[in-house]
Amino acid sequence: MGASPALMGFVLLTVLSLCLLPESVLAITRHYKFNVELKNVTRLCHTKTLVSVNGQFPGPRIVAREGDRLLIKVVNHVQHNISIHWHGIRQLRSGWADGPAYITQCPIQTGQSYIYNFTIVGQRGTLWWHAHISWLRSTLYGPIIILPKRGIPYPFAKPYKEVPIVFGEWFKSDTEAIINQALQTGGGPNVSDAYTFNGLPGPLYNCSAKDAFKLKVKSGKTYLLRLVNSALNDDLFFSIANHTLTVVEVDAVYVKPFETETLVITPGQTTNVLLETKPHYPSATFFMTARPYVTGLGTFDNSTVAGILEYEKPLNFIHSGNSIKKLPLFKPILPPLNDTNFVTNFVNKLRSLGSAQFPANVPQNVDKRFFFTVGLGTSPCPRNQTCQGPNGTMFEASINNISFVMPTTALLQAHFTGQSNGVYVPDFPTSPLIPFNYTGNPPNNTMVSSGTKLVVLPFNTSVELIMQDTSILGAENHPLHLHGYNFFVVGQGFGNFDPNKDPAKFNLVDPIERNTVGVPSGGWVAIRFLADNPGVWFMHCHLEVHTSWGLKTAWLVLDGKLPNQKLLPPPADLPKC
Ligand SMILES: *[C@@H]1O[C@H](CO)[C@@H](O)[C@H](O)[C@H]1NC(C)=O
Ligand SMILES: *[C@@H]1O[C@H](CO)[C@@H](O)[C@H](O)[C@H]1NC(C)=O
Ligand SMILES: *[C@@H]1O[C@H](CO)[C@@H](O)[C@H](O)[C@H]1NC(C)=O
Ligand SMILES: *[C@@H]1O[C@H](CO)[C@@H](O)[C@H](O)[C@H]1NC(C)=O
Ligand SMILES: *[C@@H]1O[C@H](CO)[C@@H](O)[C@H](O)[C@H]1NC(C)=O
Ligand SMILES: *[C@@H]1O[C@H](CO)[C@@H](O)[C@H](O)[C@H]1NC(C)=O
Ligand SMILES: *[C@@H]1O[C@H](CO)[C@@H](O)[C@H](O)[C@H]1NC(C)=O
Ligand SMILES: *[C@@H]1O[C@H](CO)[C@@H](O)[C@H](O)[C@H]1NC(C)=O
Ligand SMILES: *[C@@H]1O[C@H](CO)[C@@H](O)[C@H](O)[C@H]1NC(C)=O
Ligand SMILES: *[C@@H]1O[C@H](CO)[C@@H](O)[C@H](O)[C@H]1NC(C)=O
Ligand SMILES: *[C@@H]1O[C@H](CO)[C@@H](O)[C@H](O)[C@H]1NC(C)=O
Ligand SMILES: *[C@@H]1O[C@H](CO)[C@@H](O)[C@H](O)[C@H]1NC(C)=O
Ligand SMILES: [Cu+2]
Repeated sequence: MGASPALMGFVLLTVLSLCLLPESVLAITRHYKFNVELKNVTRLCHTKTLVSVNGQFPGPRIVAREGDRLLIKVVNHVQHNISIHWHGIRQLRSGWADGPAYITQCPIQTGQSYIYNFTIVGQRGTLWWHAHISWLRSTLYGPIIILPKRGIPYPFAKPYKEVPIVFGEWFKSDTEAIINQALQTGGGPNVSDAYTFNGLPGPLYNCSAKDAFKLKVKSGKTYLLRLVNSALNDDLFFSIANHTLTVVEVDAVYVKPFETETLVITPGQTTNVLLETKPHYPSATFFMTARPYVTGLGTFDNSTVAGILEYEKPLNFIHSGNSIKKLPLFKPILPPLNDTNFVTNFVNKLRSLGSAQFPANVPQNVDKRFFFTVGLGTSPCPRNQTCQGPNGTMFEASINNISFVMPTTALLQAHFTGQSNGVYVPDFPTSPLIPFNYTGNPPNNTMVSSGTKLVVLPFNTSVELIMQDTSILGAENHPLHLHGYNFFVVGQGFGNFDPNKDPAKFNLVDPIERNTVGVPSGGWVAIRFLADNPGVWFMHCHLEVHTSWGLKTAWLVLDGKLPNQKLLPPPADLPKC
């Protein structure tokens, strides 16, 4: 027979009391301290002094559970202004902790500190943190691992081990000097010298063999790889030789699992994959590699980062006499650098899990529609200068032909204190002022206009936004990231969006939900979200160079009527400009 009635009663009571416990009892507050300080790091036979957190490069992992509060004290010990963004965290009513400099806060200046204070609500999976000022995120980044609430399993078999792999981009020179030089000359910035896995370029680069990421595995196990693309300017293909990956989550949202040999990930995106190791020791080692997916014109770093998947030799493995024999090495074949077909097929496979426990709450009705063009343009060269942009102009980038001008004070403070005069204008156009064939021949006039213009949304507005790539300076994939929200990617296509035909094909059932989406090169993407989080929310291309050139704007979401629909007041230690 089964358990005694007494024991069953005890179990039942325990289960019941666990269920009845308010979440706040199970959730905890986790404290982190981030000392921003310099560190010397050697890669590719060259030492550079970089900005780090706690002398770690890449930066420390943040590990929390869904429902936890995080208190992260950031202390700035370097000469640069600093701010840190918790990429993908919804920041419900806690916009003061979001982090983009001059959007939700003034920077943390040298010698100052600020405590980022927020709760993780309704999210579990992999996200990441990074500096959100100028190009400092090139070395200031690390993963955020959000475990499900205690006792709640993954919607897939529990992995044997979990391994974060953060993809980065390594520059021998100082990235602040690189972007400052580019903005001065109007030309494209110098490209990187390597890509990295957890900060390591690996054996395909000169003088880098020992700086390789190694994943040591046992046979017959399932590993959860938590992949983050923190590269500055490049979408990346990723693959592991002779192994299939099962995608189970993107941007901290579970997906319908699917298998793939190769995946593509834009800067800003995260992807969790299951790696099933071979059932028996394979007597071989395998490369995992990443290199860019590139659609734009201009120079780029076309190099390849490699890491090593190494099997632990079982104790009972019979040596074939020759134990120091070098194991054969297998390398994956990545798609061509410009393989848009691969990218389209891959993103079309992404679907929300959409289960009863993890539903896809796609807005079915739309209150407000927006149509934004995204892409590059130019501005005139200052009179007594020669410029290195197209035809002697300066590179710019824009949304609806407006290149965003960074304010000198934080937008959220200006809004909250009612002092927005002279800081921003709430008149961002809902569609381009001059329509044209966005993916056709370039217009005669490539010049952009500029301003600090915001979109204003009443609380709980249901928004549909079409983002349309332009081919003014060549078609290009742009990974657009929205702060403060996840959105549903309800449709995408090539050419000009057709408002009469395309909406009929939208997926309103199980579209992928995420915080960063690639606007297809020479195409468009349609997203929907419910504006239920009051605050000022940055939206920008996650190719850092495009953000620097102005491909950014912000949404101002107003407070709702109820007390729990309002932005909380700012913390006392919020930095001042
Ligand atoms: C980095 O190296 C330089 C040159 O050797 C040295 O002067 C500096 O103190 C080092 N910085 C750190 C943070 O270790
Ligand atoms: C964090 O924010 C919560 C909610 O606003 C507040 O109650 C708490 O006092 C804050 N904690 C710190 C250390 O500022
Ligand atoms: C960028 O590259 C050019 C050409 O190699 C070089 O002259 C320049 O110093 C580099 N700029 C920076 C900031 O490293
Ligand atoms: C490595 O160095 C060799 C010789 O200096 C050079 O020919 C080659 O292009 C370099 N390879 C890379 C990937 O930098
Ligand atoms: C790896 O894949 C290659 C190419 O498909 C194949 O030739 C090789 O036998 C495989 N090796 C192992 C150990 O699976
Ligand atoms: C990468 O770029 C270099 C320099 O432009 C070129 O010589 C090389 O063929 C390219 N490699 C690949 C794999 O496309
Ligand atoms: C990709 O690049 C190759 C080689 O440069 C070129 O032949 C091909 O047409 C390109 N494909 C696309 C889709 O642009
Ligand atoms: C343009 O050149 C003149 C004369 O060399 C100089 O006085 C002026 O400051 C320059 N202006 C700018 C904007 O650089
Ligand atoms: C640069 O000038 C040439 C010749 O006038 C023109 O064909 C081309 O479209 C121009 N490019 C840009 C980006 O303005
Ligand atoms: C836009 O231009 C492209 C390329 O010239 C052309 O194929 C397409 O038909 C044009 N689209 C529209 C809507 O005019
Ligand atoms: C663009 O320039 C071409 C050639 O200079 C001219 O024929 C055409 O009318 C211009 N188009 C517009 C819209 O100004
Ligand atoms: C740091 O930020 C403050 C406030 O916005 C600004 O006044 C100052 O110029 C900045 N310092 C640097 C080095 O950028
Ligand atoms: Cu972009």
